[in-house]
Amino acid sequence: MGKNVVVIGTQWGDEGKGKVVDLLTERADAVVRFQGGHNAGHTLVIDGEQTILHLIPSGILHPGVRCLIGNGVVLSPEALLTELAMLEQRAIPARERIGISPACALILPHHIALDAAREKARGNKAIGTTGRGIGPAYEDKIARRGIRLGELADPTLFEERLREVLDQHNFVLQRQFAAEPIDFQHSLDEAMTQREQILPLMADVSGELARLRAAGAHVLFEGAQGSLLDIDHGTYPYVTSSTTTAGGAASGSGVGPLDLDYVLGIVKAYTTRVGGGPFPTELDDAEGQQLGARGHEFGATTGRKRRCGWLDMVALRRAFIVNSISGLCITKLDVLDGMERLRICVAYELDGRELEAPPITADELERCTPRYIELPGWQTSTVGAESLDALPKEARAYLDALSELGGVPIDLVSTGPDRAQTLMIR
Ligand code: 2SA
Ligand code: MG
Repeated sequence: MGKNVVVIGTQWGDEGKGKVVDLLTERADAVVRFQGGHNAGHTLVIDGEQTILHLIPSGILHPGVRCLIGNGVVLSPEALLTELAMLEQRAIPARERIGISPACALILPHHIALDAAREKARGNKAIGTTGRGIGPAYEDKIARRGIRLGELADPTLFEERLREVLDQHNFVLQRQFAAEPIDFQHSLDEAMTQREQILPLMADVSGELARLRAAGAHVLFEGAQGSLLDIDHGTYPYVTSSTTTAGGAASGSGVGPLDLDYVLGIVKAYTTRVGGGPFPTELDDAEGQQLGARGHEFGATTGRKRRCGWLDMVALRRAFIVNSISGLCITKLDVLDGMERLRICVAYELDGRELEAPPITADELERCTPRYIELPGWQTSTVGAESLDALPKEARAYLDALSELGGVPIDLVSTGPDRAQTLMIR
């Protein structure tokens, strides 16, 4: 697959990236998060034991693997320390394995308050955010007033910067949203206690990645959320606030774009979405409920029920293009076991026109109806199948259709949550 491999969700997140990254980590020297924050929920199951990671790269359970958090990530010191404590309680020496870019924008208490206030004000047009302060932290970064991790090194300067941004945000919280202001002293004291623990974890991520590359190391870039939640290419404004597509791996970690050798696209065998926004192939009937129940489709961070629907090739084809997907990993194929028939959306219809590419606005996408092809389901179990030949012929036909319609080969198929339940195809 090459030395620098980017793992990208091609849908609205929850494609099973965590499991795939964990599996590929067996051959990796480092794993890098490059965007998002603790809004992610990456679930790993090893020997039946489940670990859910939100902020720390999914390679953390492997001894000898460096776990890097790049500049593109928005970092909540509180979430970081909570996750480190969870891992250390299980005797995983997480601190020794982690390096964090000092250029990460911090998520501070006022970002969480603003996230909640903005969502409330949107009413029935709410984005359905995870409430982790992600959007407001990126707003501050782009507005060039954000506080970066490295600024914790100088307490006097940090205090000055915090006072400045908090004055602005408290004004907005109180005047615009009639919400409670955030207490400056409390925020400052909290940051000052966290600082001692976090400063030793800072690292020159870009420099380390360059040295790893020169040494011929294998590095995994772990995407969070999914391509359809990308701030530019997703279903705007119902998106997250970061670059979730493959280009973000370069800008969000400090490697050059030509140093990304391979992009693995993770495709769940059906579609889910958590939060608001258009979803043309959504099923609000018994079939949708069956997918949700069989696939345990609940948010790994917020516990929210995920919306479920058929595979959408119109959206996927666009995701394959914007990510330069090299090959695919199909996950949760076993969730389709026992379905009578399966549908794949191959085009949208909008105002009597047939569309092969997704429209730009959320409003237009909301009005699109899917055109489906139908394939027969299979009635036997695919759980833990050990080869492609061991799959029912209908399951193979479904995979073939996906690959042909998308024009991208399949590398891996996952048939269960455990590391062992994975078929390597190429
Ligand atoms: P935010 O909080 O500003 O990033 O929310 C904006 C939109 O992005 C969606 N989003 C997600 N979608 C799927 N999975 C995510 N991670 C968790 C998980 C989510 C959870 O793995 O299940 O537990 O609810 C994730 N993070 C952000 C979000 O739903 C909004 O639509
Ligand atoms: Mg998830």
